[in-house]
Amino acid sequence: MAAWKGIIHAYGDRMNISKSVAPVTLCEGNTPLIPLPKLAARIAPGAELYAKFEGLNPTGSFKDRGMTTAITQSVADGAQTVICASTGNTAAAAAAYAARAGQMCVVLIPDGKIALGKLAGAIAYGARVIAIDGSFDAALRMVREVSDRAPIALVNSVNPARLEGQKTAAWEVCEQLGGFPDWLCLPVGNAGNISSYWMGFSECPGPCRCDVCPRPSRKPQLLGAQAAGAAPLVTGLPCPNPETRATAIRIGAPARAEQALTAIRESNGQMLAVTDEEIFRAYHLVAETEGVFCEPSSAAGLAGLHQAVQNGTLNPEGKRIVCVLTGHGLKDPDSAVAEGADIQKVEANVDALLRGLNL
Ligand code: AN7
Repeated sequence: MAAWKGIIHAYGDRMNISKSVAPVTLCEGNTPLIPLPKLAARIAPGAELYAKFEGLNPTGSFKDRGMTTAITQSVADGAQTVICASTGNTAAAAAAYAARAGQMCVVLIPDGKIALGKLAGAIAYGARVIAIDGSFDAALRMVREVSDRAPIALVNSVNPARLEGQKTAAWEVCEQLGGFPDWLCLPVGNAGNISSYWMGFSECPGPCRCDVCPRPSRKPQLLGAQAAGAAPLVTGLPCPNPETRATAIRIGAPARAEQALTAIRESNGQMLAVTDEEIFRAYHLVAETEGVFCEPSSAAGLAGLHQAVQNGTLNPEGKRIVCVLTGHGLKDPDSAVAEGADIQKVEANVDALLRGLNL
């Protein structure tokens, strides 16, 4: 098998980005689609359930797909500095790809509200990290204005080049399954990812060269899950003070709101709100039953699926269902250790250990 060289190499001819410069890539994409049979039995009986484990991208989240294209485009445009607002993962991805491109990277984060592994990444990759006393939404407003007033490229998902890369995940899912899934479930924050999946599915089959999709066939129904404390797309109301322990999706004014709601409508899908309790239950369950460790926000899609099955709006029987696990669990070590940490202390000898184990 030929070496994997990243998504621009694999799919660039179907991306609306500049081809005038060499791709800035970390060989992102090509992430596994992992069967979750035991979890299916618990939350979606009768379904063929899979995780698209995007936490296995080079910086540990799905953001790498959109960042290889956004940074490549910014290099083609001559940008020497890039900027983004972030709940963490975008910051780490932007910092890594900017480092590779030899650009300066500025990231604005909500002070105290980003997970440790994401901050560690942004710092390690050499970004200028700026914490503001405000939410992601305030940070996004600031960087939009800064990129208007200074020669700095904005690499949040309001930048269309981000979606050009992100949509490749939909094509990978089709290739890996040998056709469309029936449902695709994922967390929704700024709504770039759900918009991108719908772009990808809508452009496939047709320009798709996977040659496996039954054509014509029905595109997947999308299930978007927002955190209950940050769910403007569910309530239809402004959310000036988003709150959730799933900090990646602590976003009250999604930039791609309209596009996301169109995707839900066109796919005959659903957008729903999941409580932190539901999110964390799913987060533990997928790790403990299937050995797949994602970050809390990533489990929102699983929690949403569970909720929809329970309330009868999604019949899992005989369905192929893909949940996108957007980020790796190691991004947020504090959540892992704080939640359900059960560390037993024993004296440093074998008798004490055997007694402690009750064997
Ligand atoms: C793990 O990094 O918005 O709906 O600034 O990190 O496309 O925003 C992260 C979002 C889901 C939501 N899962 O995706 C950021 C940022 C994880 C995330 C989302 C994010 P979008």
